[in-house]
Amino acid sequence: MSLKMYDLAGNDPEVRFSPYCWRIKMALAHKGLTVETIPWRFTEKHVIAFSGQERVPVLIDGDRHVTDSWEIALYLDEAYGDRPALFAGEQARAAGFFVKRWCETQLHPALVRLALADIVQVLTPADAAYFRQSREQALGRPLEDYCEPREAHRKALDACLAPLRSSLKVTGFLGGGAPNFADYIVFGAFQWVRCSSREPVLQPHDPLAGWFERMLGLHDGLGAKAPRAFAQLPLKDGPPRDGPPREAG
Ligand SMILES: N[C@@H](CCC(=O)N[C@@H](CS)C(=O)NCC(=O)O)C(=O)O
Repeated sequence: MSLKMYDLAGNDPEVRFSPYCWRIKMALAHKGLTVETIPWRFTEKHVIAFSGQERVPVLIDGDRHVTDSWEIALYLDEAYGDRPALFAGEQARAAGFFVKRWCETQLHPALVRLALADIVQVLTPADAAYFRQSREQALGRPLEDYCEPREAHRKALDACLAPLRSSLKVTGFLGGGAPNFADYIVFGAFQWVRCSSREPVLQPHDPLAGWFERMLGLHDGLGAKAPRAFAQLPLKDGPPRDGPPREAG
């Protein structure tokens, strides 16, 4: 068994920040599978042309390749069914699909408004030029303008996180008592910002910070060990947003 994965990297090849790739690195560790990650840049589309598309992650498993993080998760559960499941059955898969949709349509856009101007600084010169051109064309304005006014974007993120915050306070993980792929989906979003931005999206008094710390520590601290491109902006102190965690039920 030889697993390889193309993984988005910054100018520093050790800085790996793709939310979709993080989903899969955590999923592979969950299954106890080791993978060789290959640093890949946005402008190296020719390198993954064999996969028939232009995005990472691309997982290579022997003579097979699988693309798209959701498809890769399904593949891993099927191909490695004797190892810990990413989804314990169809119901968990359906709930996970909702989390994927919420994350990509609500959480990612809210995070992007705080992180985009930093992300471009993490990339190789060729990638930075591609990223700025493609994103500014889509957004219709400079990346830096898109990230202002920051306070309004922080408030919008805070509102977006309310259902996640109140849910995790009860269940501990999205998967219940232990993480499943839904946790890795949301983890990927926060780890993206942690690795590629100065923005401290989770304040220490936020109940979500406890969940994220637990996620960072999983699988021998895989997430915690990941190099970050920037030191974080100073954290603000504040009152707890929610009461203490309580038992599920
Ligand atoms: N639906 C895909 C999305 C993957 C994706 O968008 N990956 C980004 C990196 S975070 C990418 O490769 N982008 C290439 C580009 O923007 O040119 C998945 O879940 O894997």
